Amino acid sequence: MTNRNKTLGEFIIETQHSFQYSSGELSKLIHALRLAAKVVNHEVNKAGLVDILGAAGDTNIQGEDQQKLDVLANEKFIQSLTNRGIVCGIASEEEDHYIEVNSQDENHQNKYVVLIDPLDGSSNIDVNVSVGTIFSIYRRITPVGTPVKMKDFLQLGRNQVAAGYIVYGTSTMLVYTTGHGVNGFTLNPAIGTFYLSHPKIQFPSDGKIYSVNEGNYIHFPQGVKDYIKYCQEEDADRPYKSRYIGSLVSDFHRNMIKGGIYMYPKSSVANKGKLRLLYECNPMAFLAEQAGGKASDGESPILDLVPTELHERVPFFCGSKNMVDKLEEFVSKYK
Ligand code: P6P
Repeated sequence: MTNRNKTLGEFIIETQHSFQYSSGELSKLIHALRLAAKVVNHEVNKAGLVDILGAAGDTNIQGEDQQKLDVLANEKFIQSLTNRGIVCGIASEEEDHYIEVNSQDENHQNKYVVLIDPLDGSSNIDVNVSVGTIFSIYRRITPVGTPVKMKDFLQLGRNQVAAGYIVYGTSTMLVYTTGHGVNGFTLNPAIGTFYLSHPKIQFPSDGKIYSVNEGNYIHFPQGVKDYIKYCQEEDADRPYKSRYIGSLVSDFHRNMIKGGIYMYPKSSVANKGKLRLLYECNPMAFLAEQAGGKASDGESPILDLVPTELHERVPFFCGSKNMVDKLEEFVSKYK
């Protein structure tokens, strides 16, 4: 047999025994995400060619202009997850409230809730920079047979049963974890198949890349300012490189492979930071920890933060463990 990489489908079959719940359920979840990823990938790749660029004219709950691809991606992921008869509720950055899925589940027998950022970094689309989809999956905690409730979504990040992202970059990759390590699959667009290209991804414990929007430097807390100056100092392993794409998934993906830290601090103009806890920080934190990295709000692990609102924002520092430890050391001086 030729020594070709495993397909995503083969990988799921091979590893579904390790999924703590019914193996078939995991397969359905990942297959739904895989289908939507291929559809969105096709649209993202041709965005420059058809009239799908530019704002859709609406704004989402975050008050951000909704790019048409945001709206399309949101629809595709919701449709694909709804049609599989596995999900009882969906929350999305593009939806003010969560969606109760009962079209296929009138008896409320489905056991999973999915939270998504359908197209993160979408403001980059018009300038041909990578964007991504982020997803976070939980088992419902309210009784099966009853309608899904907000508490099913407001769970600790540590309760996630799966999480991952699709990065629509120079190649399209699906990277996910079910709590047994992180694996990356690259799409062969010619045949629409994802192949295992990055097995057991590990965050290097150290790195030489820091990712932050330095345009906000004057607004950052002093501890963060001091850490950024530390990154820029002349020393044996510094100055570090500054790399910031403006697309969380792309910055995270590069840093997970090469080593580095991504920072979106709180500031005097955004007192909770910008990134959303439930469908950006928690899934990325789950991946980071599963890959041996670290994710914190500057003081506490992201996965231990108790959610109170669907779209709440938190400060976010994520990446190589020793780099996040050092950041926390600087922040702790000003507690
Ligand atoms: P800023 C995209 O809107 C996003 O949520 C992340 O993908 C990205 O890292 C960040 O915001 C960019 O925000 O304020 O630096 O433009």
